[in-house]
Amino acid sequence: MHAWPASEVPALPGKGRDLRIHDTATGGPLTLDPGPVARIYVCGITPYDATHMGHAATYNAFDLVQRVWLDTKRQVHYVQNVTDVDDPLLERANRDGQDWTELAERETSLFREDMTALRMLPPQHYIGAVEAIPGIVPLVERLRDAGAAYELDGDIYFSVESDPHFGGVSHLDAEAMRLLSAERGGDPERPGKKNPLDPMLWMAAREGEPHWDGRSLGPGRPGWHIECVAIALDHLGMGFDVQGGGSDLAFPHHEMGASHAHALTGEHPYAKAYVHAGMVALHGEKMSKSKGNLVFVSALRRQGVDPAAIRLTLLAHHYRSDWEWTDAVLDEAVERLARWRAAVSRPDGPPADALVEEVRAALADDLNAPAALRAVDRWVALQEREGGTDEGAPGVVSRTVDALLGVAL
Ligand code: 5CA
Ligand code: ZN
Repeated sequence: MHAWPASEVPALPGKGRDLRIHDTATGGPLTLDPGPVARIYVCGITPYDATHMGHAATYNAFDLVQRVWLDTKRQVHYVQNVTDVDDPLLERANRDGQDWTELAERETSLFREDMTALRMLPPQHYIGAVEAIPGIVPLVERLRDAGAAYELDGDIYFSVESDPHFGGVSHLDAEAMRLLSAERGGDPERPGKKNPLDPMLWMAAREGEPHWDGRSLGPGRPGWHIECVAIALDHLGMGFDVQGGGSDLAFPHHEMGASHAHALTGEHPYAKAYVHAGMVALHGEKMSKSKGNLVFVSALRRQGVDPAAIRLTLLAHHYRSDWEWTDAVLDEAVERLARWRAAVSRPDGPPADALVEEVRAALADDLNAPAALRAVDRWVALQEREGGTDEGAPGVVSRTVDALLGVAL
């Protein structure tokens, strides 16, 4: 699949800082030490209702990760998937009497437009589950032949007991895993499984559902976790720097993905850091497609809200916190954007060298975007109150906000 166009990232004076980030697997901060090419996999959307503010907040977090790396003069190798065939997508298409491929294509296009408007950096490889199937089938065959997977009425399940590291991403107890598995696409109640948590790798063709050639597996379609593993291993390989997603993906999705990859390669770790963004809520409940309590990026854009203001709203919340979308948080961002734009449109201003370092330091410290915004606010307040004579300063501020926060002033 094609991704979306990249906006330019201006180079900043001085030196960027290495990123220290909270890793779910170790439960603490980790200073990442990527090579000259940093590798990141971010789980993409299931395209049946795109793009709500929860999605946008999560992709914003991983966009910041890349901007910090780019500022250290590294290259970034970024891979993202689109879960363009899965139960919830098929259910929605059925419910609305529409073709599931058309639904997926329409929502994926909308997502691309939203990402472009929000100035999110595009992945170099944007891969759909359907196009990944020829790569998924041999992996499932290998897992089965190695004894890490088994058949149940034609479906193939992964055996979580085949991975000695299983549980090492989310560190949940068995009961919590069971509950989350039932809630998030698993089938712990199905009789005949070796372990109730075992996730499906390959689902044998069902009447009236799309299916593909699975060679020795028979016709069917892939499970969710193996989809991301196949794409990540194909384009990044083991031991990549960051596996990203919202906190609802820590279990089962990222736990199972890590286990699939360990069982396939005999290597550990799958990702050096597992990074999870908090959940955005509306009216007190997590924004979710299944509940329908959504605020869409595209709807706000249509109402004439500046995408830069949407982005500033996301940045005003720490990526790991759970927060509530309200009109007030958007209004604050609209006002902040107007003040920032006025301040940088003057020909001179107070010196900005310290500001570059403050924004760098804030982001390098577990992506503390709210602290970065406060640093810019301080420069803007000084500009409004006293002005300054430094001719390059407004340009430096503008480029800093653009390069590190993805906001064009
Ligand atoms: N296709 C899978 C990942 S392989 C999937 O989870 N798709 S999704 O469309 O449901 O979510 C896409 C991304 O947005 C995931 O990282 C998910 O954790 C994140 N996300 C979903 N809802 C919210 C929310 N309310 N707040 C923050 N992030 C969210
Ligand atoms: Zn995924």
